[in-house]
Amino acid sequence: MTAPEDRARSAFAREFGVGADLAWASPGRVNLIGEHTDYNGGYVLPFALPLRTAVAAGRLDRREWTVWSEVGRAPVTFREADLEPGKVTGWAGYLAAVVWALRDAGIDVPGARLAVASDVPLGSGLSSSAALECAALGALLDLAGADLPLDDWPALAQRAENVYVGVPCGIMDQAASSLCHDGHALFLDCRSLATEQVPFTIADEGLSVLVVDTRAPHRHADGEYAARRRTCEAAAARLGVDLLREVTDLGKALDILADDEVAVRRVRHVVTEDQRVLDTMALLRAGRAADIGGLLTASHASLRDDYEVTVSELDVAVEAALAAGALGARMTGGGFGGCVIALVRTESAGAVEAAVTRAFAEHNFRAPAAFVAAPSAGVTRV
Ligand code: GAF
Repeated sequence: MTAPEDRARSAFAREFGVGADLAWASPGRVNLIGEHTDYNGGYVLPFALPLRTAVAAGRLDRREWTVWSEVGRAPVTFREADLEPGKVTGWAGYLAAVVWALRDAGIDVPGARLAVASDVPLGSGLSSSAALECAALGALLDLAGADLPLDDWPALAQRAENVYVGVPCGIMDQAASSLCHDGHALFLDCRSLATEQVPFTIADEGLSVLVVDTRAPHRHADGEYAARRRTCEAAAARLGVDLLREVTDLGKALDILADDEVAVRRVRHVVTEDQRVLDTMALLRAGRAADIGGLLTASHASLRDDYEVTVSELDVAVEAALAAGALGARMTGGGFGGCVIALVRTESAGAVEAAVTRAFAEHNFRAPAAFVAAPSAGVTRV
């Protein structure tokens, strides 16, 4: 298959009759561990996938933006009057959102034509939205000749999605898409936004991360995600902290919340998940990647039982992977469908994939799709 940047450039030339001035590409991600912690100011540990979204761009001398994508296949034009949160919807809304966020940050974005091509599957929880936002951000900044430090990209892209598109996501996906390095996972403190690039060259140790896309349709994902956020925020307020990250005594916190059984479970997940990220980091820093499996599996159990964001396909995939010898497995991303990751000995990746496929057939689920993911680079000019 042709690289997305080549497809984006060809589509640009075909749709607009001229060559693109430039192109940028940005990756999807999986999250190794640290789920539903970002909006609680906690820790996350994603790595970028080799799958990327590319945006080819050309400058226009009038203030309008005409965008084309492999998804929509018909061009969409928006103008300055459309740069009001929510005005442009669907896939083009993510591009209008980035233009809006840049201009809102005082960056004079010129009119432009953009063509988008992507290898990141949509709706699989691999962060196709952040990949699109960050690739568009790179292309538009480049066209504007503006210099925005890379560290400021995640918050700007997150603001585009939160305010313009109206999705209340945290900052993990945009941070992964822009800041990840090849061969590394990204340890991010979502309160201070401090980062550490953690070498994750597990192939050298005979290990692989198998990504299994359950292809389960996302069910109630948006409403349930927003509800989880609200519960966490209300619990933090009751506990007298700004963010659940600041809870230091879990037992005491759960006593205070004892009359609210849902809040107890949500808080228990968030606080224990933060600790699991720190424990994973300690093992990775000690060169013990093969030992993180138990933490991944414990994360899944907590997301299933306490945070209640798994669905049967995710649980069955994790159980089948573990039964087939995976060292650890968990859902990755927001949940309610999407993907599972399994840490496996490289030679058993095929057997684990086959076991999950068999289990899905037994449950009459759609056949899953699986691939081994190498930690890859973040956003780049292509
Ligand atoms: C989704 C969100 F976009 C992220 O910000 C994060 O909260 C994740 O779900 C759960 O960890 O991917």
